[in-house]
Amino acid sequence: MKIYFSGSIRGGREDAELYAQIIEELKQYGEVLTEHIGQMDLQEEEITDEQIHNQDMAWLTASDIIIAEVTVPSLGVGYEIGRGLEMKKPIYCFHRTEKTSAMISGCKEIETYKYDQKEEIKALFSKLFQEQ
Ligand code: 6K6
Repeated sequence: MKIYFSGSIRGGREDAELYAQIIEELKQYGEVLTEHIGQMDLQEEEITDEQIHNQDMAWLTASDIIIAEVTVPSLGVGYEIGRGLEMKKPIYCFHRTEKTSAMISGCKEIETYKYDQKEEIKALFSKLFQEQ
């Protein structure tokens, strides 16, 4: 199972530590293609935006499932969700805020979950990966 984890980078890094914990949790269910999203000391490497886009699209295309933490609003995460929908990938979005964008929670093809503690997200992963 190839997992595409999506989380904010230029949208804001306040949840980076949480992303790292989520990625560690996801690793028991498959290969996480986007481990860099959890890097705490993330530096914009010597790679162009076009290379970033094309590499991420290749990973998105190769993935079996998309998991997105959407609490921190991010253009890139929204874009990846939209492109993943076009590719008919199963998409699961998680947020801790009371609400997330209506364009996410209002889309029937996306499963959206509100959670408070990271223990809850672990239980949700266990349930959803059993269903895959
Ligand atoms: C180098 C090392 C780690 O990150 C970099 C350079 N930046 C990116 N590398 C890989 N994927 C990226 C990078 N910037 C954005 N993305 C993709 O967009 C990720 O897959 C995230 O899910 C999403 C974040 O978008 P923004 O708009 O918050 O940056």
